[in-house]
Amino acid sequence: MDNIKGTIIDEAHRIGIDVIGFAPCSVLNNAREILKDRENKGYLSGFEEKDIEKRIDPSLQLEGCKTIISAGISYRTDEKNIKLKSSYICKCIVSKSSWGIDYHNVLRHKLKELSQFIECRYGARTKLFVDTGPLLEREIARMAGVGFVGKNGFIINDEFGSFIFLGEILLDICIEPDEPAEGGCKDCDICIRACPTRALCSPYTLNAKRCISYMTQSKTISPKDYDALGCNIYGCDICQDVCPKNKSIRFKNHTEFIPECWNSFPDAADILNMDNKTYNKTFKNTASGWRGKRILQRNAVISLGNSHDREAARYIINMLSDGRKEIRETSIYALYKLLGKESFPVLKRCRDIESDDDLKRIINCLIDNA
Ligand code: B12
Repeated sequence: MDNIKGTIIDEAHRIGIDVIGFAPCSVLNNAREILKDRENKGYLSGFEEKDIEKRIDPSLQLEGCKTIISAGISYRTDEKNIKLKSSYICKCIVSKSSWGIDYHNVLRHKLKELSQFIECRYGARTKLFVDTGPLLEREIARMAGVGFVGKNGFIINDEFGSFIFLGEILLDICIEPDEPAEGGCKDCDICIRACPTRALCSPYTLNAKRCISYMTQSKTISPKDYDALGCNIYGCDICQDVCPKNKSIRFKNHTEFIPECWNSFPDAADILNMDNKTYNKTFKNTASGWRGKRILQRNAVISLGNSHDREAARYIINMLSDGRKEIRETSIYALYKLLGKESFPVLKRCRDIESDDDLKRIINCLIDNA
């Protein structure tokens, strides 16, 4: 038998996987208490698998699992090449994780190629995951030496920083494990101080429900949080952008993640004008695609409200008669945010033709409390 580990690493690099590490298959006992604690405090997002044992026991995913390969792909790309619009009504922000083609497909494809190679060459049984599986990918990556856990909760790799997506291949053959990643943030707490919503409540602890990334993806969002969204319409990179460990990292510029104007810095006005066909062509195949057009448009209305540009008002006014209740609701708040009392004549007209009692009440409240 050849040098299994070296051969797999070479093949992974050939396929375009940037970081690879090997962890022994064991129950992730460290994480059990962390998950229970987050659950008790109400800090979990609800997007995670509920069953804690499934999250921490890899052998429940692949019977006879002996080794886990943790793989990372860098998604940092050169922003200089993005051709922006010459003028914007409201320039929105899409997190880097959603630039280019959906990373789930990109990394899954590469891991599939690697697992087929391992199956053919070594007769192993394999199972792979990228993001949507139950296992805690960061803990596996830490154990496999892919990166250490930063105070922002991210896996931080020495070469590529935290802008790496993670995936795993479970194997039923033994391969010599790597050492868990060492390193740390020392006394740096820039990310904690930079989070506008204080979602990072203490080192390593994220209250996911306060995370802007969560808010942009959640089906419901409280009007109290509209300000916090700023112009973020999908995801949030603040706690990574400020991290000193991301300052002098290597950019891999994978072509799949090269941003284009429409999926990195779109105009809120364009997003509101988008029909289904345009949406499917532009956003459907990105990492934000799973959330659909409605949520993106809701966030675009909120961004217009946060734009401080009175020019934006006419785009919001158009949405006051939209067929979808939540779009009308966010438009009411956005218009009031932008124009204050000057919005009342329009809002009163809107109330007179509004069929929904909740929305009539919201308009009355805004007018009465002004
Ligand atoms: C649910 C989820 C979300 C939720 C909740 C996020 C969260 N931090 O819990 C929301 C929607 C908010 C979200 C947002 C994002 N996500 Co997300 N998300 C997930 C998912 C599916 C589960 C995360 C989870 O279980 N959280 C619960 C907490 C307890 O677990 P954890 O985050 O893994 O935390 C570990 C460490 O913090 C550590 N830890 C905790 N306490 C302590 C204490 C000490 C002392 C130490 C040393 C360690 C430590 O142990 C925990 C368990 O191992 C994972 C994929 C997966 N299956 O694991 C992706 C994942 C974490 N997300 C990812 C990404 C890229 C993002 C976004 C950047 C996307 C974006 N640009 O908006 C944001 C970043 C938000 C953030 N600050 O984390 C990547 C992170 C890659 C990396 N380099 O770390 C993952 C791994 C997906 C992937 N396959 O690449 N996400």
